[in-house]
This record gives sequence, C-alpha cells and structure tokens, in this order.
Amino acid sequence: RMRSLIDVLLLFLSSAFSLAFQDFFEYKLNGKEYIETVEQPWFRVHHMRHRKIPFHLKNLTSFGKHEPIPEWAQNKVEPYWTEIEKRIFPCVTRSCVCEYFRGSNATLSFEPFPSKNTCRLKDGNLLKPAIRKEIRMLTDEERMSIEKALNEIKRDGTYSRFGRVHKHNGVHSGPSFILWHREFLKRFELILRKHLPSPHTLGIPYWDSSLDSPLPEPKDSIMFTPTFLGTTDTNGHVITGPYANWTTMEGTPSITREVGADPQGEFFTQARIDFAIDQMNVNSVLAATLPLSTCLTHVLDDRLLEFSHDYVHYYIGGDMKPSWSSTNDIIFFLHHSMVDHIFELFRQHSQNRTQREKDYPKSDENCFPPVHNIDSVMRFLEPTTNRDGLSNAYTDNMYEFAPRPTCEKTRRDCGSKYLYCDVAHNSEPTCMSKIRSGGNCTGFEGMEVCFGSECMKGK
Ligand SMILES: *[C@@H]1O[C@H](CO)[C@@H](O)[C@H](O)[C@H]1NC(C)=O
Ligand SMILES: *[C@@H]1O[C@H](CO)[C@@H](O)[C@H](O)[C@H]1NC(C)=O
Ligand SMILES: *[C@@H]1O[C@H](CO)[C@@H](O)[C@H](O)[C@H]1NC(C)=O
Ligand SMILES: *[C@@H]1O[C@H](CO)[C@@H](O)[C@H](O)[C@H]1NC(C)=O
Ligand SMILES: *[C@@H]1O[C@H](CO)[C@@H](O)[C@H](O)[C@H]1NC(C)=O
Ligand SMILES: [Cu+2]
Repeated sequence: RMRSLIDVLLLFLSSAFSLAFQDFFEYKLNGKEYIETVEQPWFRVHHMRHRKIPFHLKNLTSFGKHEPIPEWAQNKVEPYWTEIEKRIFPCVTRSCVCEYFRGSNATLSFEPFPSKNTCRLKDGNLLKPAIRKEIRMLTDEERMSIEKALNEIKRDGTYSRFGRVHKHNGVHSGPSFILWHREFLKRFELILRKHLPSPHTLGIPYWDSSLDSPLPEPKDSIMFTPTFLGTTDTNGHVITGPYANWTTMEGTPSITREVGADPQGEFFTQARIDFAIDQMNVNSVLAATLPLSTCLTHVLDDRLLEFSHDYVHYYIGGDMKPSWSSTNDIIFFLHHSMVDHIFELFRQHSQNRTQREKDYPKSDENCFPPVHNIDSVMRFLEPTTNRDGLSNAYTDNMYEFAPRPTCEKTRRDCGSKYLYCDVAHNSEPTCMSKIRSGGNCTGFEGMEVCFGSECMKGK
C-alpha cells in the first residue's frame, strides 16, 4: 500500500531534491502543498538528480541525442547488413529464421499453426526458443561453448560490425530505448545461436547485477575474474579471461574497464528492479528520460529503468561508459539481456496480452523526439517499428528467460557454485554472487561467500 501511495504522490511531484538514502518530495494535492520524506533503499550511492531540460535549451542540448563520437574514434567502416541478414534478422517466428539455421519447414500434426514456428534442423531436432539464463547458472560447459562462439564471431569481424550498428544508430533517452535494444539483442542472439552447436538452445545469458550489488565491494565479484569477464591491468585493459585482448571497433588492442571507479556508478538492486516491475504505468517503464520542461505527461524519477541501466554502465566504466563504445565490452550484451528480462517481467506482471502490444506513451515532441514515436521505424533495424517491438512474438517464439536465481530457508542453494545463499543480512534468504579470492568480504566472516577461498578478517 505504501508503494502505490508513493506512486500517486510522484504524479503530483512538482520538484524534488535528494540526499543519499532519503528523498524529500514536494507535491500538490487538491490545492494543498505537502512535503514527504521517503526512504530510498534503492540508492547505495548518491546520484545526481535528473531534471527536465529547459525548453529554450532544446537545440543547445541536442535534445534526445547522445554524446557525439570523438574524432579519433570515428570509424572508416560504416555498419551494414549482409543479404541474408536483411532477410532473416527482422523475423519473429522460427519458421521465418529456419533458412538461417539450414533447417526445413515441417508440419507437425499436433501444432495448431503448423507453419509458423516449425523448423526442423539437419540433425532432426526442432529449433526451439532460445533460453536466456543468468550467466552464473550456466554449466561450465555451456558457458564455455558461448565463449567459444563469441570469440569466433569476434575473429571473423561480425561482432564489431554488429557493434557499429549500435555505435551509429542506438536509440536512447526515451520510450524506444528498451524496444530498440530488444530488437538489437534478438538479432545478435541469432548470430550467437548459429555459432553454437545444434540444436542451438542457449540464448544471450543475462547478467543480474543485483546479485553483485550486496557485496561489500561489488567490484570484487567472481564476475571480474578470468572465469567470467576477465581482469584488467593497471591501465584498465582487459588482459585475462575469455575476452582478453579483444580489438575494439576503434582499433585499440583491448576492451577497457574501470570497475567501481565512477562515484555515479551503481549496479541494479532488488528495489530498483521492483520499481520497474511492480507498477502499472507504461510511461514509467517506456519512459521519457530526457523530457523538456514543457513535457507535462511524464514524471522524472531516478529509479526509471533506463537510469538504473545507465548506472551499471558507469560502474563498469571504460568502454562501457560512452554509449558509442559500450558494445566493445561483452558485458553490454549480458547487461542488456537483464534489462530486457526486467522489461518482460513488467509485461508479465502488469499487462495482459493485448496491453503488451498496444500500450505506449503518446507522441509528444516536448517529451521525446520523433524517433521514439510508436510508428517510427527503428534506426538501422528496418523494417521493424517501435510498435513491432511491442509484439508478444519475441518471447512467444524466439526466446525465453530462465528464472532469476533464488534460495529459501529450506533450500539454501542458488543452483550454482558461483552463487551464495545469504540468510544473515535480509529477512528472506537471497542469492548473491560469490567473492573472488583476495576481495573484501567484511560482514561475511565464516560464511561460504568466497569462491575457492575463505573469508578471514574481512578478506
Ligand atoms: C531549434 O532549431 C530549429 C531549426 O534549426 C528552429 O526552427 C527552432 O526554433 C529552434 N528551437 C529553439 C527552442 O530554439
Ligand atoms: C519457412 O516458412 C517461412 C514462412 O512460412 C518462410 O518465410 C521461409 O522462407 C521458409 N523456410 C524454408 C527454409 O523453407
Ligand atoms: C570493505 O568493505 C566495507 C564495506 O563496504 C568498507 O567499509 C571497508 O572499508 C572495506 N575494506 C577494505 C579493506 O577495503
Ligand atoms: C593480452 O596481452 C597482454 C599484453 O600484450 C599479455 O600480457 C597477455 O598475456 C595477453 N592475454 C592473453 C590471454 O592472451
Ligand atoms: C486487458 O486489459 C484492458 C485494460 O484493463 C482491458 O480493457 C481488456 O479487456 C483486457 N484484455 C484482455 C484480453 O483481458
Ligand atoms: Cu544502447
């Protein structure tokens, strides 16, 4: 009840300022002014408050656009699609992508719509929706097959060519943000699956960074070891792990990261995820995140999914920080798979099938530029439109999410040797990432939170 009350209050919000862990909201209700103090479990660090852009600065701030690509980083090579990609990548049924996997359309007597999703692969298996699992929930063998596939598409140039599509055309700062990235990931997943052994069952793993945020130092997570994402040298170059010495789109010899260095950086928290899932207003999920002061239908809130997603980019730093270079780091895809998962959880929780394909913020140039309008074509992802991006077909036909890891008092096992079931710090047992050897484990002494090591005196 408290939560829905707060949501109502936010609608009447006229101005707000924040301290870490507490916000003061001024709002008007029936002509009276109120000030409320709201506890903010969703903040771990102090964020700059997002504000609407004064109308007269519309042109000066290049409203709706991201930071320009610096001269040195501009590519000589433009992004492009191959002929087969143009034909296959907009598909949202399995029969439509069948040719790409060298399968054949078959009819099955027990399927109500035989031709739509039936694709029989050469080895006799049917093509199924891809399964996106939390990266720590994959078996070592599964994870390594994905690493191998990613290194293949890195070596043959496909990975960087694909990344340049985002570099030059990625849509951010408005309602299309989540949908554009949904379509972009669906296309990337087809490339990934094609490089996985038949029957191509795994999809893009998601990285649930809310498993890392409860650590004393999230940067000490097992994620930042050679087993998962690799470690950096003193200059921030990723030189160990499966993605070591990956040449970037800009031609530099490796991915860069500065994990935990940016004071604005923060991983997802359960409270931030709940904020996105646990409400009914589509304007708060497919949100106008860079509105002009003349935008009256949208309310800015630091917990909006796009902002929470930004802070994860900042926490990783290096290539992940500017949007034009972020696809250099494989974390981009893992993180966006999680963003898409949160979006899907909102759809399942708060919308019926009709609403999922229909509900979208009203076009308003005070709130977002036309590229975000419902019938606009997604930049460089033609012919897909934002409306197409709302289709149920994505998760009906193409991929599904394995549940986020959980544990219980009676089942203190998160299903992975890389995860720990914490019963000491919350009222309910929760899964969290294990800590790398040498990392900070303050508050977890004597608990099995360290991977392949023991927690002694906070280390
Ligand atoms: C922004 O630029 C456009 C075209 O250059 C112009 O028509 C418009 O009046 C400008 N808007 C503002 C708010 O300055
Ligand atoms: C399978 O059927 C779909 C649509 O019905 C069609 O677009 C596709 O080209 C067919 N694929 C093959 C391999 O025959
Ligand atoms: C470990 O983390 C705790 C909690 O974040 C912090 O207070 C402490 O200073 C850290 N210890 C070291 C040695 O960095
Ligand atoms: C990456 O390059 C660095 C510096 O050249 C080298 O020390 C390191 O061994 C390389 N890592 C891998 C996994 O090849
Ligand atoms: C979905 O929800 C809307 C709005 O509440 C309602 O009008 C519609 O009838 C519902 N549709 C279905 C199929 O349940
Ligand atoms: Cu992006």
